[in-house]
Amino acid sequence: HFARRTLAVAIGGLAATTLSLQVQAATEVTLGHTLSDSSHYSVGADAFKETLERLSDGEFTVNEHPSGSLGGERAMIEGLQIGTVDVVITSTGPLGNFVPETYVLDLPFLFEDYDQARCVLDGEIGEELLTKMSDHDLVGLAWSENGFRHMTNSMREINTPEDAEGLKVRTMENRVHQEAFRQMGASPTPMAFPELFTALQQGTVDGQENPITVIVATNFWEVQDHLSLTGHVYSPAAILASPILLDGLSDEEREWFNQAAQASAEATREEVSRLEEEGVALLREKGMTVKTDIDPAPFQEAVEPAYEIYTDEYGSEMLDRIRASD
Ligand code: EAX
Repeated sequence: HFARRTLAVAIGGLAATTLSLQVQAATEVTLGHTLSDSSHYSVGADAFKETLERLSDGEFTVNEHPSGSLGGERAMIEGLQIGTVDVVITSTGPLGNFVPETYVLDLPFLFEDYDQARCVLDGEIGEELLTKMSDHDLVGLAWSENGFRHMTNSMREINTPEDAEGLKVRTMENRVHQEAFRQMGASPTPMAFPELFTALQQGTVDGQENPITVIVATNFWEVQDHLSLTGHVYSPAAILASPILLDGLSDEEREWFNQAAQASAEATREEVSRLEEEGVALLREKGMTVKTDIDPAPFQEAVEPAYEIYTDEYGSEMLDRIRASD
């Protein structure tokens, strides 16, 4: 009798040990983003998953949730703060609402080209901004990329800011962007990305603005006829993590997350570059009219007051440093 009970206890103990090993063996990491599974964000998400799972030798497994299935970017950032989401690839659109220091990156016509933007984000300024995230219950892992944003609409060709007058344009939930479109004479309507396709389809808004990458990945040609390459603002993407997960990790484990984010950013930027080369032809094939020879000067002049919204509140130190970097 005694022997049988001992055996039962021993087996019970063994089962408990196996169970706890299993739990440790598979820490599941929930990764979300708003774009489709064919997008440049998904290319980056795949690279993140591959790198983290390889470096950690299976200690972490990554579950990808594309297409806004975890909500819009603002909702996912909130999810990071409360620990319902672990990693998010997001534009800086709604990020300024959480980390105001990042608003500077959303100023129109700030970056000249991809080289300059990537260089600033990979340098001291980018590092400083990533560090700032931890003052706001977020962990900044790396700067990835969305791309230079352009305008699309279903009404008319846009060549000058006057052509945008009166258009209802969906913007991201970002004060700097809203002000820029107001200055152009458009009527800005902030909205979370997952609602955008339907809003365009139903005519709630006439147009929107996004990089070629996003226009391609979201089949916007189905609901938008005209694309003008205004390139009015560079749109970075941030790879963010939840402090609730990251704070509990060892230095070595955190380093795996950093490296996974680096690999993700690299893969995404490569895909952005590829789509910058091939995207316009593809969109024309799909039936969009694409205006490539837009003069940026009148747009630049029109949106200038948006800078005051930023400098009035945050000064011009960061802005001057970025401008000095080209
Ligand atoms: O980050 O909201 C947007 O227009 C963003 O560019 C998109 O969600 C990708």
